[in-house]
Amino acid sequence: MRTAPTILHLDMDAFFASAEQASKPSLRGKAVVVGGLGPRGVVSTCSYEARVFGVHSAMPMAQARRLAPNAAYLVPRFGLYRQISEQVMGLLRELSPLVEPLSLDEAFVDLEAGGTAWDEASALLAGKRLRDDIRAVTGLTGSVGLAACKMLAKIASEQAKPDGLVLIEPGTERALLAPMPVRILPGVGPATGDHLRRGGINTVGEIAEAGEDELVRLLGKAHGLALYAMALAHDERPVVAERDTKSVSVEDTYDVDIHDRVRVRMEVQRLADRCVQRLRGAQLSGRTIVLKVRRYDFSTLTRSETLRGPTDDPAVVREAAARLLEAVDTTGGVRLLGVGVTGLADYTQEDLFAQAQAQAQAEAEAQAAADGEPEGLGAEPVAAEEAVEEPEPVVERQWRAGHDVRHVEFGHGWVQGSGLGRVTVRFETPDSAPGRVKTFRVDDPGLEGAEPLPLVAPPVGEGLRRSPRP
Ligand code: TTP
Ligand code: MG
Ligand code: MG
Repeated sequence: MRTAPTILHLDMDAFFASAEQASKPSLRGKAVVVGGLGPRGVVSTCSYEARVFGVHSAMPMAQARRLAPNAAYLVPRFGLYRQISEQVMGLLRELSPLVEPLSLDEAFVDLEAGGTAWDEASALLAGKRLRDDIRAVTGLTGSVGLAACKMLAKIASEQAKPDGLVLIEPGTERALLAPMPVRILPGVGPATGDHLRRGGINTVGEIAEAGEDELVRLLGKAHGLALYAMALAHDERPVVAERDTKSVSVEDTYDVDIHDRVRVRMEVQRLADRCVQRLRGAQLSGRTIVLKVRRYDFSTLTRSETLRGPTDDPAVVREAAARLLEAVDTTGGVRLLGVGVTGLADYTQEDLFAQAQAQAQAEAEAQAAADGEPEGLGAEPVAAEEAVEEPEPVVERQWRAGHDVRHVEFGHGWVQGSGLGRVTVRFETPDSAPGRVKTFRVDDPGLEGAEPLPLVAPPVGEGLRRSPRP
């Protein structure tokens, strides 16, 4: 293991909620909950002000509303979070080529590999500068952990939260870990935690005391040895910039060329299902679906489609593969077919993200359907023929809580709420004072959806707001 604390772990603070507070001056310092707002919605995250009431990620939204009835409840704006994430990851890549993102708001960086730090002082300086730069470029705060291995760097950033930096001095790791609950170690979930507790082991120190043999007896060889090593703060895992697995794919070569188009479609569906099985087996999900076709004359072509978010849903992969096949001429016959998924993401958090996105989408569609219905009993009765002639209800007009709008007269704002044919908008921007609320009819012609504004106005001269380099 290295002797200097040059592995950095960054995790943004209350990421989605902080982005919302930075966008919406009226919400700064307030309880903000972001997530699905439908009947089955769950909390994506909440501001630290809302955590005081016991609200947390993955909690049913209904429970959050009971705990924090006065909080602001907003639907996620994934596009904005992705943009910020790219800015943050860009800053990390300036420190080292070895950046290992774990999710949108979190990554390991090997400072030594980038020549940015080689000892405690230089690591500390790099960590401080990074936090300043993140604030200058994104307007948000992130917490930094520095240590000689990944496990402790991550523990350090957790301790640093919110808005802090913690450096764990090499040599102090074991003493620091000893009193901590076993759950702090990577690979210890609720089940392993219970198992260890029944064996009389509650803290990391007790794992070290129990000894290697006892751990192997309790958890089996692989898991027992790995956990024992972690308890002694032995963690040699390198920071890896690229995943070892870049894609997951399956293909079949056919003894006899397939000419029948229906049969080709069926084969592609089967391959899509097998590919998803592998993907799930590796606990991965991916954004880009690839179709490979080798024709009777050995000409081979690949076609790909990139989705908005990572998926491991067989129906989604099947549909994408089928769409790709539609654009391929197979009249002469097909020798080989393949389906793959690339653009892989962590199954765990990215998957939650994809679920939340799907949920938000479903809710939007439900709302759009509801908006399309006749508006209350007071509406003028319309003759059937006339109704047919009417233009389609404009489905884009979903006024989703927290999303951006623009009004011809009042400018940029965000939807604070809607219902009963009315939409309430708060007019403010990231760099304005807290704004005023106004209410409109949902079909007000002066009101339209808008793109999120950048949280920080781009600097006038390049690098103006960044911390100076020696
Ligand atoms: P986290 O880093 O776990 O949480 P956080 O940034 O909101 O708060 P902190 O790190 O300060 O404790 O997750 C990053 C984002 O990922 C989070 O803002 C929202 C999203 N997310 C979900 O959508 N669902 C989840 O269950 C979790 C844990 C996170
Ligand atoms: Mg975070
Ligand atoms: Mg995180």
